[in-house]
Amino acid sequence: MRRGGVQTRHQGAVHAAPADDFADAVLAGLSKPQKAISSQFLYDARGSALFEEITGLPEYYPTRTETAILSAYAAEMVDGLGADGVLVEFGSGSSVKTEFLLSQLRPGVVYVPVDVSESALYEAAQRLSARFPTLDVRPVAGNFSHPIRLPEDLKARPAIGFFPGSTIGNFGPPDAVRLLRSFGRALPDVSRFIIGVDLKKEARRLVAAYNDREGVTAAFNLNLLVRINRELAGDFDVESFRHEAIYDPRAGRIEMHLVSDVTQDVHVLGCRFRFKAGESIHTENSYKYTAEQFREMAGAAGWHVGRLWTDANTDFSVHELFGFGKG
Ligand code: SAH
Ligand code: AVI
Repeated sequence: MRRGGVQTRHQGAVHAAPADDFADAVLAGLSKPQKAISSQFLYDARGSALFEEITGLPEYYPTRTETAILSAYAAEMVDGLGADGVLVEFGSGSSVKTEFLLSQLRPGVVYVPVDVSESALYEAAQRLSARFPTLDVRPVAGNFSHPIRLPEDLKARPAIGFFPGSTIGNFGPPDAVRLLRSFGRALPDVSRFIIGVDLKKEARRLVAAYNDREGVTAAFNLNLLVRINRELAGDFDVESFRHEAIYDPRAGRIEMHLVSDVTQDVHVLGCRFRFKAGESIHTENSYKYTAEQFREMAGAAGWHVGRLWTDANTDFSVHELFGFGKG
C-alpha cells in the first residue's frame, strides 16, 4: 500500500444533493392503489446497521462474491489513477469494499462518498481516515438520484466513479439508464466507472438471499415501519405486518413487501390509511440483470463498455465503463 505524509481531512458531510422528503414520500406512497415506499428510506441508522448484518449472512451471496472479485482485481480496476485522482462512490454505505480500491491508490487522492444515510457516511469517514491517514475524505449526504455536483476544486481532476453492491439493481431498466446517465454527468469528463451488478440465477437462491433464516432481512424491512412511527407520528402495529420477498421471473426482480396480517387502519401525520388483510406496502425491487442486459443499459446511458470481472460461478459481475464528456 502506498501512503504519503499528507494530513487526513474529512469535514462534516456536504449536503450537495437534496434528500427526498420522507413525509411526502410516505404520505404519497401509502395513498397509491399498490402502496409503495422507495427503498432509499430503508436506510436510517438502524436500517444501515441491519444492512451491514445482511451482508454477512450465509444466504446473502452478493457481498462476499463481489468482495472476492474486488480483492482479486482492485489493482487493475484503478490502474492509472494518479495522486491527483478522485474516487467518487455512490451509495457508499460502510465503504468496506472501497478499502480494496483505496489500498491501491496514491497519497493525495480524494474520496467522495455519497449516501443518503448520514450515520453510515460519518462512521465510514472516521474509519477510513484512521486507516488511510493521507486520504482526503469529502462525504456528500443526499439522494444520488438527484444531480450531484462535485466540489469545484475536483471537477477537472481525473476520476473513477464506483457503484458497488448491485445498488443499480434497485432500479428497473428505464430508471437504471437515467441514473447511469446522471452519474456520467456528475463525474469529470473522461472518467472511468466501476459498477457491481448481481446476475440472474435460479429463483430458489434469490428468494433465500432475501428471506434469510435468522430474520435479519425481515427486521431490515420492518424497520421502515418503526422509522415511520418514530419520525412521522405513525401508529403502525409492527407486529401485525410481516416481511415477504418474492421473485417475479418475468420482470427478473425480487420484490420486498410488508404485508398486513389483518384489516386495520394506520395513521401517519394525522392521515388515516386503510389496509385490508393481506394488503402490502412494496418497499424494494432488486433486479437481476445479465451482463449483456447491463451493458446495453450502460450503452443507452452513453457509457462505453470496458472490462468485465466475474467470480468462477458467474454469480456476480463487476463492469468497467468509460465516460463520454458532458453529452
Ligand atoms: N455500497 C455498499 C452499500 C450498499 S447498500 C455495499 O456495496 O455494500 C445501499 C447503500 O446505498 C446504502 O448505504 C443506502 O443508504 C444508499 N442509498 C440507497 N438509495 C440511495 C439514494 N437514492 N441516494 C443515496 N444513497 C442511497
Ligand atoms: C443495496 N441493495 C442492492 C440490496 C439488495 O440486494 O437489493 C439491499 C437489500 N435488500 C434486502 N437485502 C439486501
